[in-house]
Amino acid sequence: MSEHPNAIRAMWMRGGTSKGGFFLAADLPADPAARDAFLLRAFGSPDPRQIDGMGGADPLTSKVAIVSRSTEVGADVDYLFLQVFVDQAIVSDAQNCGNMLAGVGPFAIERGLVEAGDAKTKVSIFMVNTGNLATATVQTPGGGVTYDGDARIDGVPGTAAPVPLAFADIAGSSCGALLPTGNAADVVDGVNVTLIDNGMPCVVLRAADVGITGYEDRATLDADETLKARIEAIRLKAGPLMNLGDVTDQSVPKLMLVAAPRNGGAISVRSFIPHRCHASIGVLGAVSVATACLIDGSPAHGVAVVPDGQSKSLDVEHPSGATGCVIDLDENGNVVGAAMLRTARKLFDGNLFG
Ligand code: NQM
Repeated sequence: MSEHPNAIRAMWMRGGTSKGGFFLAADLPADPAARDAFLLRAFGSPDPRQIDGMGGADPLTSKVAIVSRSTEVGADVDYLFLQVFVDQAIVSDAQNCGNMLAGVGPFAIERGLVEAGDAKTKVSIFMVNTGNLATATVQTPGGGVTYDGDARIDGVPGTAAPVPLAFADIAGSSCGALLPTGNAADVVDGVNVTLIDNGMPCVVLRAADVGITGYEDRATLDADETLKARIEAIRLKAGPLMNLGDVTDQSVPKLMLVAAPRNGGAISVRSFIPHRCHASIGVLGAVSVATACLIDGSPAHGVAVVPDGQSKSLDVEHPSGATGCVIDLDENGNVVGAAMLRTARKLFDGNLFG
């Protein structure tokens, strides 16, 4: 902590298509209530504009990564993700975030928690929210992190150094099972859905079943109050069925409104996270919806274009392009791993005032 009583050391980073504050756990108050009070003030929540803080008036830019050395077997660092709600005084640890995860490896190296290798450094990350491991490969030419490179991800202008992410055993991360009801499809509030968690709890349904095409842009969907009320009713009923309890004040499950792909991908998705439409799609959200495409009987399977083979590359089309993910299956068709390319960039390093 700095000498100013309300100042805490923070790094601001873009991780994938999200952005937020990265902190060493030791720099934040140990008491969660004091920590959350600091974060609400620092981000400027609750306020739709977050004018008095660092949040960008969007759930995708109102995010926190808390990193520390890990005591877990096989992990270098622990990563706790917190969602700072924009217009409610809520800081939630009920979900993980694969986009912010892209910044965790570089941050851990920059802060000296992990020693950089010569060209690339693998950082093994224990994701505290769900108890799963991820491996990030960070470009470290000459023993230091570089953010410059040729990798491109849709939803972010320009290019940057690649940060490939690999996940093992993320099925049932929050819900206890890949399909928490045991069914490929259920009817919730009159709509055919797949309730699935391959890293992120998601309700997957056909866009057409709630009266949209599934190709609309973010602004159009965010303005559609009738649609938002309809899918929130489905979400509130799905939460308990997914072992998540009352999800009124939670940011999970996410809603994945799917349609047939239009640009050569596997599926087209408009995701609600859960009250605003995502500008692209979350990392683990994409992995979960891509997994639903592989499940016979899912509303996603019926419209998806799925390649052959045990290691499947699926492009998930979204409002700003497509996100490619790889889903690995064993010989019995069970999901055993997933991978995705992200990039990250350091934006600011200094003191944050709460
Ligand atoms: O699903 C947004 C994001 C996310 C989460 C959200 C994410 C993921 O794009 O792993 O990355 O779904 O709230 O940052």
